[in-house]
Order: sequence, then structure tokens, then C-alpha cells
Amino acid sequence: MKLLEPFGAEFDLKSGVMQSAKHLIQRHLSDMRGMYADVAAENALLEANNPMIYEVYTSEVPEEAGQVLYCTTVIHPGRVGDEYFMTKGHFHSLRDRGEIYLGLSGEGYLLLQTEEGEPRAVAMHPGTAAYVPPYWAHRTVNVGKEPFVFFAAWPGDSGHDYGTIEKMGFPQILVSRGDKPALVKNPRFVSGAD
Ligand code: M6P
Ligand code: ZN
Repeated sequence: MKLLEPFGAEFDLKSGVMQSAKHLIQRHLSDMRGMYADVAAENALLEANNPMIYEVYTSEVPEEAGQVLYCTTVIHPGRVGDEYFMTKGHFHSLRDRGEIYLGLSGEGYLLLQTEEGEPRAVAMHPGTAAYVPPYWAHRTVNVGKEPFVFFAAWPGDSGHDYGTIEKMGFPQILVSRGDKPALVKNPRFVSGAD
């Protein structure tokens, strides 16, 4: 068996920038078409400037059982209509794998749901360790005016299942009401149990 060499990776606690990042994933609105509730606002933004919604600095750890993958995610501030910028969200392909997030800067929420569409929401601030138990789909949302930055770590063989969320959406969305975040029902949610 070939052992992996131990290492230290440097990243900036405020910006989330990881010097040794293997990849930088940049997701624009066009990469997540159909995920926001307000279709007209989405189309207008796509035509105007197709904004970058979030960036993910990924580690060089191999995606194998036994490894612990990690990354930093930066969700830019902004909204599509009333709805705050967010990640695509996913279940783990291996459903019994959990994940841990640590809020680094900015203000956000972790939205979760079970396969049956049971929703949960966890507020995240700098210093919040937000736990994603096995079997829960997860998405993060920036509800502030600054970038929302967090660190994440999860088992190496988890995999990302995006397809289920592309079909279902999440039961709840975060929208701005009087300049404050409000958790409301997602009018476009399709229950997995249906
Ligand atoms: C977190 C982790 C990553 C994920 C990233 C962006 O940092 O859960 O695994 O890739 O958020 O979220 P998504 O992959 O759902 O777009
Ligand atoms: Zn995950």
C-alpha cells in the first residue's frame, strides 16, 4: 500500500482562497438554470450579465474511501429576484455519508432536506460548525451583503448526486423580505415522495 504524504494547506480565513487548491470551480447562473423560483428574474439576469454565483477551492486529496475531502466555498452576495444566491445543492451518491461545514466569514444558511422532502435550516456565522448528518441533501445560501465563506470536509467516497435536486429542488427557499432573510415555501418544489 502506498501511503499518502501528510501535508499542510494554507488558506485565507476571510476570503477562503486556498493557495494549493487543485481546482477552482466557478459556477455562474447559467450553470444552475431552473433552480431559482423567479424564472423571469433568472432570464433577465442571464441576459444581462450571467453573474458568477459561487466558487469552490478544492483540495488535492484523492476521492477514495478512507480519505477526507475538503474545500472552501465562496458564495457571492446577490439575489435572483428576491431569492439569495446559493449553491446547487446535492445528496451524497452514497447516502450514508455525512459532512461538516465551518463558517469563516459572512452570513449564510445551510438548507437541508431528507429524501422525503422534510426540510431543515441552520444559520451559519463565522465560527459555526454546521453538521450535515448522513442521508440529508444540503445547499448553502448567502443572506448577507459580503461574500459568505465556509470550509467543508466529507468522506472521500461520498460522491455528489446533483440530479435528484435538479428534479426536486428544495422545499424551502431564502428570500429577502424588508432587507431581512425569510424562509418560505418553494413554489417549484417537487416532492420526492410523489
Ligand atoms: C460545499 C461542499 C462541496 C460542494 C460545495 C458547493 O463546500 O458540500 O462538496 O461541492 O459546497 O456545493 P454544490 O456542489 O452543491 O454546488
Ligand atoms: Zn456534500
